[in-house]
Amino acid sequence: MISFDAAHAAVHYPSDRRFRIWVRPSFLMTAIALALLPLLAAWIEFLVFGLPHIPAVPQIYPNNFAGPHGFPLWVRYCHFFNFVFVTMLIRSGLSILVDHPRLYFNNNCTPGSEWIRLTPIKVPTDRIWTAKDDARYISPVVATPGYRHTVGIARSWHFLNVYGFILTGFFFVIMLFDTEQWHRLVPQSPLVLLQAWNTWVHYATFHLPPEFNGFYGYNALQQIAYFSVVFVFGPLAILTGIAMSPAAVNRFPWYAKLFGGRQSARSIHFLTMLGFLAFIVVHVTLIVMTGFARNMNHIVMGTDDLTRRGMILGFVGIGVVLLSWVAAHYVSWFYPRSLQHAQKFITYPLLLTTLNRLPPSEHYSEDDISPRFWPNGKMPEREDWKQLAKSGFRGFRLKVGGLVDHPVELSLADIESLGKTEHITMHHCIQGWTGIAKWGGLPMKSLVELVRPKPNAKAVAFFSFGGSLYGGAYYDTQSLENVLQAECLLASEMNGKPLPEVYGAPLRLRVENQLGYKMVKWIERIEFIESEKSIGLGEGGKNEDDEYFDLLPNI
Ligand SMILES: Nc1nc2c(c(=O)[nH]1)N[C@H]1C(S)=C(S)[C@@H](COP(=O)(O)O)O[C@H]1N2
Ligand SMILES: [Mo]
Repeated sequence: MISFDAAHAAVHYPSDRRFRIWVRPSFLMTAIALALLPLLAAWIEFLVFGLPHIPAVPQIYPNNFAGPHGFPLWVRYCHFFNFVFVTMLIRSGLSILVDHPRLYFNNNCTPGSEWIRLTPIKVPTDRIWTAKDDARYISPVVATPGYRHTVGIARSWHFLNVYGFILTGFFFVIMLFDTEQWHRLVPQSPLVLLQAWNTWVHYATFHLPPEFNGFYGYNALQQIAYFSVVFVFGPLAILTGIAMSPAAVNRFPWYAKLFGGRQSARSIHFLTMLGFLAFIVVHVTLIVMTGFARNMNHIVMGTDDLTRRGMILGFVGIGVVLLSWVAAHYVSWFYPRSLQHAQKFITYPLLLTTLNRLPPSEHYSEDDISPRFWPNGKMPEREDWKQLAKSGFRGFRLKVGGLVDHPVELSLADIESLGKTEHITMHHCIQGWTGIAKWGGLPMKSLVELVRPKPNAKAVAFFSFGGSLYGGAYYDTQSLENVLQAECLLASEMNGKPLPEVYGAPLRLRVENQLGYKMVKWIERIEFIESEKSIGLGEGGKNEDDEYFDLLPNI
């Protein structure tokens, strides 16, 4: 095992590991009613009219049947890899979820407005309660990598697997329509709906309908279920995933609105996951109940017989997947840096050509401003900051230097005299919450013009008075290009008032195409540098160094 120091141990093995699910009663009642309604209707139909008629399935002989015969190799491979990717997506997604264990249908994330909470804790109002304080422990048995505050690693797994999931999905759908296999999945007559209902009445009243041999076709309900998983759940998961990207949402707010907003997209992403889970449970149960050995031969071997080969090989396949979960834990704990870099290797080129090119634009009004904005990060404990805070930062001088022709030291008044702009934007924390606020301050562009970076200055480092989770000052870096374009502010005001201490006084960064951890609070000095590699551990920031956060913060 790895041995941790006290600070790491407190994060990874917190003493409070309670887990509780609370669902808003009105939401719970609605969900139960929606689930019970079709059940009730099925029973009424059964008790009053008897079981509805489902046409008998004709005996199929391989040579008297026109549709697709069995499952070609590509179907079986797609099925297996999809199982690998979806389960890893669920496992890593759960880890990400508990880093902010509340789901909302509003963009403000005001405590108490959530519809579901996976924590026993009510947000205290008598003291500062940061989003980090609110993150919960989750067991590595159900989540990858599990434990607490490993959202960076969980995201690496989530994104690495999402590429696999999307590629498998594309390949599957293309092949589906390139062959006659699509006949299986796509309902081709409205009568299918009626038949699906009749099938449901059978299942709901504990009757097994006459079973089609799955080798040649599916019953109507099965067809609709499979169709929904491939053509509804899959795309919905992908589209709501994109709707959580700060770069995408702050460039195209309408896109998040398609799903009812940024947090509603997160909720739908979660509900889609529940849909996948429910499907998996029912799917597996029915495979076991309706001729396990034969079904496993269909799925694994592509044959239609009663041998045990499919079953045995199927269990081997499931074993391999379980082992891959264990291996993922091993990599997460012993090679997190390689994992972080692997993700960067794949994601970086994609991001540079897509999300990183989206300049943020403003689409919010004063009315949208969140009544309460989650605070995050560790307040500075340094004496000099505390003294400065007492005097309203009158003695504060921002040092701007490094690879510049004209290094400066600026008071808050100097900074104000250089210019000020305001914008109302949505803040996205990597943990999952958002908030809308109005920020005012000096555009970084003006500061850059003042200090005149040398030609070899390609990045800008922001150092904080505040510390970090495991010790050392908090810092982060930006490419020079991004501070010039991404509505980047050296903010000294929040919602029209001087920046409150908790939110980063005297100065904090705003970069609207990125995640919150890039926006250093309590800024002490700024340095222009050649590359982020020369500072800290060289990963681009304190969270990237210590918590393996994404090296690319646009998603
Ligand atoms: N100095 C410092 N700056 C920081 C952090 C921190 O821990 N220390 N946390 C970051 C994170 S993770 C987020 S989400 C935002 C939170 O800003 P807020 O407190 O205004 O919500 O600050 C960022 N800036
Ligand atoms: Mo954050």
